[in-house]
Amino acid sequence: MTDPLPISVTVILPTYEEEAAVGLTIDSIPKDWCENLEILIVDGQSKDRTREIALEKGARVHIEPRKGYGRAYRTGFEIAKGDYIVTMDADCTYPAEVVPELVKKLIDEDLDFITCDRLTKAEEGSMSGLHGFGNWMLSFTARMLYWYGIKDSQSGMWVFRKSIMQNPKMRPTNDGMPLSQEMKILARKNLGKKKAIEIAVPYRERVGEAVIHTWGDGWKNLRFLYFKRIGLNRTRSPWGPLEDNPDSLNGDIPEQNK
Ligand SMILES: Nc1nc2c(ncn2[C@@H]2O[C@H](COP(=O)(O)OP(=O)(O)O)[C@@H](O)[C@H]2O)c(=O)[nH]1
Ligand SMILES: [Mg+2]
Repeated sequence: MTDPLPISVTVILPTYEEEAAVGLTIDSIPKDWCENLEILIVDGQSKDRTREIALEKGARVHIEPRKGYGRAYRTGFEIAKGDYIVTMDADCTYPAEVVPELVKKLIDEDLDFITCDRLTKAEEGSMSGLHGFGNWMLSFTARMLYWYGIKDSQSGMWVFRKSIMQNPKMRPTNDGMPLSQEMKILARKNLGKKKAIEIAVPYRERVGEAVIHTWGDGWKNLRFLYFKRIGLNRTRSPWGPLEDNPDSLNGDIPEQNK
């Protein structure tokens, strides 16, 4: 075995009612390959056992009561302790086993941002016909509007240096699903095509039920692309956590005191 990398990494998993998959997702993340690995759950007030399971698995749990996938990340990026950040859904769809090699690639090739393309290697059953079509449509629209050359605009697996978020221009503004495409648009625009790249990874069938509303989210994503293009996207809530968000590091997650 080679020595662990002398770096600190935070894997952020946003969760909303993922009790069926969160434990498996945490288990699937390789451990001991870097000196400091933080697994950070940003939970949107799940009413199921998500937080309890995550704590049992030794993850750090932070509650972000404000709704939304994007909102969870806009808090997670600020509170993550690692110098390198990796993101994934907590639903077993993304290949956690490639996390170490992606982080190594980022460092070895002096990159700032990697986004993982799911469309090239998607496994059977991972995306339904409608989702597949919606994804293609959104990705196509984003390519036409932004000319940024990203194949999969909706992927939720990114690997980047936390320091890129020191630049206010790199901080995504959207509190919902459109944050995903916003991340790639900002990265390509502000970091450039040499430092912000796309890599194909496997993508699998979801464990547990999705909360995504295919039509509603698809429409919001599409609208976001056009609004942002003409500078009409709005920031609805400020960057970072609320002061009183519970965090297992402070011992104030309800499940910790059971
Ligand atoms: N904290 C938080 N997480 C959310 C929210 N909505 C979705 N998630 C999580 O974000 C991830 C992506 O959602 P998912 O339903 O898998 O969307 P899809 O992959 O686009 O179908 C999952 O891990 C969800 O549990 C939310 O409002 N708050
Ligand atoms: Mg998912």
